[in-house]
Amino acid sequence: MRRRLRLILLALVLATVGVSGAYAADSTDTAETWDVSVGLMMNHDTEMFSMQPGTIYIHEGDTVVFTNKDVLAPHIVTFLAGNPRPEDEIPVTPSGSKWDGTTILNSEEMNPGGTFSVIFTKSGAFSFYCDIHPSMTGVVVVVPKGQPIPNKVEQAAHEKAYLNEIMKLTEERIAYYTTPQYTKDAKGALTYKVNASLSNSQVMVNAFLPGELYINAGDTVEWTNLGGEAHLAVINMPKGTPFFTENGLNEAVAKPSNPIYDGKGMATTGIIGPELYGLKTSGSITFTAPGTYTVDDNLWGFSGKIVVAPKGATKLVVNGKAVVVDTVVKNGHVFVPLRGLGNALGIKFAVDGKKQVTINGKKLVAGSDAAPYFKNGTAYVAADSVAQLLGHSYSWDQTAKTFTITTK
Ligand SMILES: [Cu+2]
Repeated sequence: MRRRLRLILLALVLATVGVSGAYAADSTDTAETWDVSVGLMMNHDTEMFSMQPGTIYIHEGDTVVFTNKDVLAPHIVTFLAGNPRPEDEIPVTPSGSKWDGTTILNSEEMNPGGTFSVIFTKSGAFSFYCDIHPSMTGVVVVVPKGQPIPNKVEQAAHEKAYLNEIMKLTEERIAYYTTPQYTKDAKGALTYKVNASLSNSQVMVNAFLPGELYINAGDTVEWTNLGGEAHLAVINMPKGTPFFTENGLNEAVAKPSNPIYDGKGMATTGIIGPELYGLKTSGSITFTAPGTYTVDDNLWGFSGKIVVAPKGATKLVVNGKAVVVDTVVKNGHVFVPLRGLGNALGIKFAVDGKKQVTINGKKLVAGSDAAPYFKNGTAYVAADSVAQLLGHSYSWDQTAKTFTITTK
């Protein structure tokens, strides 16, 4: 009996020695410092609304430094430790405090770049969240000294794989919403849909999607915000217009105005969303005058563009951008000036003395219904014949009267 106990003890000792041998870097007495980013900019448009890493493994005595890696949003780090959230403001814990996981621990509001550090003294799994954006959550797993945890390289690699996956999904969503979508009313007018940001509980894309739309006079654009932050779409806000006043938001900007817009003065959807606060989530503007309009979300600092063609005009779009050129529909083809199309596609083009059109050095050969023609010295080419020659994909939308080329 005693001998068996001794063997078990020996086995335990050996196991412990073995462990400290294999994970030498993690089981020394030296306390380590670990980083958690609270929010994270992935690129110009896309920010993570999450804790990175979502789960971090550390040892008792180690320090975690939480850093707000956003550019705009403030964040808070709160550990409730199983306690109910106080109804009022949660008392602030000084940065650098030691914490045993039993009491409420709460950072002050951290602006971008701000940090909050905690020394974890007792083992356990401790959940935390952002008290401003409660969907941002994470866990700190504190392991007794000498017990193995994944090392920093392993934890960073795991996190990187996770972020890559999120970015892949996000890019797919952006591509989906970049394709113009519209509905048609009984009178034939179209209402185009634009997302004012894309977001889910983890990632937010600060952009209008699509970023640019080519529409006809009489058409409407509807901006929708299904995210968790307030947005708006403003056109032509006079310089120096205050966004915030003593009484809060400037109503001239925050309330809808000029829903039927003739291009004069300011038009705004007013604040749209978030639904969370009972706000309407979309706003519309009908454009009656041809022109190019910049649309701003002044709250978040991103912009989009609406290009308005005359009523009934056929439109040319290359890679999502409006190409404002004369268009002629003839023999079932959309003819456009060679120069305008060539510049939009970034190709070399020429017309020789025999009126033969060449593109990137290749002769443009087209059937008689699509043959180039000349009017007032301008060469017109069928947009589909050029796209075919270059191997680009193209489509014709009869309802929207839009010819779209997407370069390969
Ligand atoms: Cu937050």
